[in-house]
Amino acid sequence: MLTVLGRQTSINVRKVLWTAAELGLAYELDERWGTTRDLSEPEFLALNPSAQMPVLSDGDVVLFESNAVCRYLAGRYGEGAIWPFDPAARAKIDQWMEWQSATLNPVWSDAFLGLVRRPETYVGREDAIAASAERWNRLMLVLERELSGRPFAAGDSFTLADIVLGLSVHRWRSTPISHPPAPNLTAYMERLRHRPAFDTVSPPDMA
Ligand SMILES: N[C@@H](CCC(=O)N[C@@H](CS)C(=O)NCC(=O)O)C(=O)O
Repeated sequence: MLTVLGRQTSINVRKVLWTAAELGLAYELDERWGTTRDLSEPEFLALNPSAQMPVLSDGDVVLFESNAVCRYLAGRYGEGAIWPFDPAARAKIDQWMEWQSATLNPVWSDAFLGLVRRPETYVGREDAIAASAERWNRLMLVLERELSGRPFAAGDSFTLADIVLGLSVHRWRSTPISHPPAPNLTAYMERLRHRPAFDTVSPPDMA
């Protein structure tokens, strides 16, 4: 049995849950971590010394970093279905996964935290929130243009890249900023919403 440690409200936890669901894998979600138990407790640090969710435990295999976990699940259980064996096809998927975690993720946190999670530390930080929203929109329009010629991020079929990007598009659209028109992203979300796993893992009210 797979165990995923972390809260479902975390976008990085949802990447792993969606991947497992696409592969038809049963899992247990241990949401104590990040809710009633602190990620800086020694028991959790032994699993991820960076004190971040998600962590996956699969027998002897314990892993952190959501994209690495998704690749592990697809590589071990997916038989090439959502992460093909062909090196060029696989690299295209990895390219978009890296773009999501290394290029896109750093820009949205001020806007998302300041407008959705709203901890007290964001009171009076309107400039940082506005700058983050502007950079976020700019990068989402990169994806909007990319999706003008194909239905999914890496081509004609659904892959791991669509899990990480789909959750990112969903978060962007759920955050109350001024969104520029993005018809390709709207159509993309509609395509992803038809997948049975999507609403289970990422209910509409969960940004
Ligand atoms: N690069 C990491 C980032 C993980 C991350 O930022 N996790 C956040 C939740 S989305 C976290 O654990 N934050 C600490 C906390 O909520 O206590 C990954 O992709 O797994």
